[in-house]
Amino acid sequence: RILELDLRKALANEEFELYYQPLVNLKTGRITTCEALLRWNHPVRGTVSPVDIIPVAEEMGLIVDLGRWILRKACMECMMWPKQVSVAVNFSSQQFHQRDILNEVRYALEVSGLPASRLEIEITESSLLRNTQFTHDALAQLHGEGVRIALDDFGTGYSSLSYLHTFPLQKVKIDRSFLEGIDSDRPLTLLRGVARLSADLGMSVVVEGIETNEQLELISADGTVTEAQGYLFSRPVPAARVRKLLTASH
Ligand code: G
Ligand code: G
Ligand code: NA
Ligand code: MN
Repeated sequence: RILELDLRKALANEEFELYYQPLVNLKTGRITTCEALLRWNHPVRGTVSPVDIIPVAEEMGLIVDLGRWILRKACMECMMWPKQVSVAVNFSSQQFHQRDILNEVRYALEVSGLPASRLEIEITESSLLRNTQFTHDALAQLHGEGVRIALDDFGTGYSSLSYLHTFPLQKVKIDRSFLEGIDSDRPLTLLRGVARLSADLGMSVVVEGIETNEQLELISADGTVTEAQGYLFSRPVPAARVRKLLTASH
């Protein structure tokens, strides 16, 4: 496939770029973290979404190289920001399940000089479904390094509440689908329930996909949710615009 050939060249030619979307602390109103989101500036197709890139990269066996590029780039860019916020990096299941994941992370921190406490790794539930012992050990070792692990898109896929206490996770990102129809009573009950449970288990809680002030007020009301993310605060922006976001927020 053409996309496959292009993908290999793209990595060599630096056609990839990271955009960043902030997470905002609800108590302080300040940005705590910027999530790196992959973009591919394809010479002919224009911007290609990670939804189309990641599965192909996994199939091709290119995910390790691509993932390494993303992780190092994100750590290096975070080091250049004017405030000591964290950077969040998405790991696909295959990337997370590579044998030397711990060394990949250590090396990225070492070459960038970024303190481990400023790196957050986002994994999805699908990463927790396979090879449970490896997963558990890898998460524990990463946490031991001082890195935080966030469970992304929680509530989609094969959600199981038991994941939340089986694995060492520090953060839960509640998927934006929980906000659908939030003005009718029921969905809010569900979101609050999941948020409270996560908080009671000692995790910080993020709600994704906040687009309106009404949604922000509703999720802020009981103090359970720690951070929020969504277009209301900012869309994903190119790296060059992060500085401005941070200066405005701090
Ligand atoms: O911002 P956006 O439309 O690009 O993201 C679409 C999806 O792609 C999201 O589910 C997001 O988690 C995923 N994604 C974005 N960047 C990366 C990345 O660098 N690595 C992986 N594995 N997934 C990513
Ligand atoms: O799976 P992950 O949560 O990493 O996906 C991030 C995706 O969600 C990106 O495509 C990003 O552009 C998108 N996104 C971020 N904030 C919002 C929002 O407020 N509304 C909608 N509809 N999408 C959002
Ligand atoms: Na994510
Ligand atoms: Mn998410």
